[in-house]
Amino acid sequence: MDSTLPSPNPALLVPPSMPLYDSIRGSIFAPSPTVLITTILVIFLTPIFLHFIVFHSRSPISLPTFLLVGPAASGKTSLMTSFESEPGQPPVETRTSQTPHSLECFVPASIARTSEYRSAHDPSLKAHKRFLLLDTPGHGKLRHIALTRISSTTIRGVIFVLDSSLTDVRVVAEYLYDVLLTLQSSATSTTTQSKKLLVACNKSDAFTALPPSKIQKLLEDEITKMRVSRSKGILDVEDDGEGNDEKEWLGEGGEGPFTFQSMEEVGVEIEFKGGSVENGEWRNCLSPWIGSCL
Ligand SMILES: Nc1nc2c(ncn2[C@@H]2O[C@H](COP(=O)(O)OP(=O)(O)O)[C@@H](O)[C@H]2O)c(=O)[nH]1
Ligand SMILES: [Mg+2]
Repeated sequence: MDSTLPSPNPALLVPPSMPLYDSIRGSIFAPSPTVLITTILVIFLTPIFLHFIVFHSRSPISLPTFLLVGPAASGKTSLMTSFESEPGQPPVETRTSQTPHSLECFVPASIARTSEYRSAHDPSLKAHKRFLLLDTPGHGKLRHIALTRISSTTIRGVIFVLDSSLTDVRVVAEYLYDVLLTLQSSATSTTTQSKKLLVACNKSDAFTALPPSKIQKLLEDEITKMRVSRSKGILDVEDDGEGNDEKEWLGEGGEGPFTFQSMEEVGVEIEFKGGSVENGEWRNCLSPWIGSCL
């Protein structure tokens, strides 16, 4: 009796999927030139493509901008140039705007509102946030330049610079009234974010300088008077019964004294700060506020 078993057919031992496995293994370890070139191109071109997308969106035109407004000789240009050279900050390399009155500045990224939830060890916090300071002419006949810019989408905040001696409260209040009215109408037309205004009470080093709280009160009183007289004027001229006066009324409807606090109800956040360009105080004083707007 033959005890040896018949040898199995080798073709039956190979799993049916073996050719597919072999071809995959073959293409991984010995790829065709086309696959090789395509892979190399994807590896090298993807970072370049991503870099282009990320940095293209950071073109100078879309830099967040802060508008410097206020009466003539209040110190707007001086305040802007005080941001130019400061120890510990990177040097200002470029003037990106077409207009001669803008300056590219930096604040530490750690103070920006968008960095609020980052870890303290996040290396991105060591970087700087760029923004533009845009100076505007304070002369009465040229104020429309500033007022038309306020509604622009790149404007993150408005800095109203005034002389703390407040020699003519009426002149200051009139300009501030127009600025507030423009901010109010742009805040109500774009309901995304509230508009930010910082009233910079400059020249605090002067002997005649008033404290910011006193300036705030004097301006509120003056604007209260102006609000009544302006609304009366509008009603006399445009009393067509269609409520045109509503557009020009500062703050929420209702009589009574005007307060800067009440502007929050119409989407305008206002802060008062005192300082002096002469004493080099504005960079430290303004940076936290600028950071909160970025
Ligand atoms: N004492 C004092 N003078 C200042 C201060 N800031 C600006 N000035 C002076 O105020 C004048 C008008 O400043 P400028 O920046 O041209 O005002 P602008 O018209 O608002 O741009 C200049 O002579 C400045 O030297 C300050 O903080 N203290
Ligand atoms: Mg100026």
